[in-house]
Amino acid sequence: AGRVVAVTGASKGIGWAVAEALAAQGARVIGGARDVGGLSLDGSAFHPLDVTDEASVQAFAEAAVRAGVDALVNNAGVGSFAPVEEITPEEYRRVMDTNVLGTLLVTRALIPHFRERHARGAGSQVVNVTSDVSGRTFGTGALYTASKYAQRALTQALAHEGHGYGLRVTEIRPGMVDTFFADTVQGEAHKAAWLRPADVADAVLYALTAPVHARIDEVLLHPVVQEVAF
Ligand code: NJP
Repeated sequence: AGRVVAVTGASKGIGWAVAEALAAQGARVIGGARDVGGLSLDGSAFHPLDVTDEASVQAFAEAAVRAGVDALVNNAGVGSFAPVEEITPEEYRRVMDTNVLGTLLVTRALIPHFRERHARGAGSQVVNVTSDVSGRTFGTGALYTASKYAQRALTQALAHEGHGYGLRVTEIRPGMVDTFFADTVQGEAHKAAWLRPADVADAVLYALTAPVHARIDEVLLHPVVQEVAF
């Protein structure tokens, strides 16, 4: 309660579950996605946001600052899987622009506000939903995992810099989650044993509700059915 949290990619999947979980705890959510038609949650506001577009990001950040945002959840992201020989420059740009540039633009837009909060003695938080593949890869994963490795590097560099202005940074690294990810449909039978968006939302809330003297650096979580090579 009392927290104001900006969430990108808040219209469905993990982002929507994060928004719902935060609202249920009495936080005010400033949610963004390209299509926010028909979304509503108690005490929350949804704004059209394309994380790849600087002007759109600026308008979203201004709305978040006006609301007194104290935490940002960078969750917006897209999946794309193909062998290296089939990856086009257009698809490269779509995935990297959304997952990497998007995270950079939204974060960068809020840093002046987080610095100002620090000057007033208040801390802030950034939680990046990356992936378990931010540190491992597989065939057909070149483009997507490259974007997630890059997002992890960005997250860790921000954690170093954030020391200087009271910013705690967390990376959430889920395995397979039943969402609309990579043009799939939530609730498909073959995903029945995967993580639920609410499971990932729990991890985000764990980071956001950690005591102020504690920083949750990263959370790695998988469905039991997913075998992983660490
Ligand atoms: O995907 P989905 P998830 N600007 O498709 C939004 C990571 N992850 O919840 O813009 C702003 O259900 C989109 O809204 P819209 C994954 O990499 C997942 O699974 O209207 N928003 C929607 O709200 C990603 O970083 C799995 O289309 C944009 C949301 O993003 C995060 O989890 C595994 C946007 C996507 O909802 C959430 O993905 C894993 C833009 N340009 C990591 N483009 C998994 N599901 O298995 C998209 O390891 N959005």
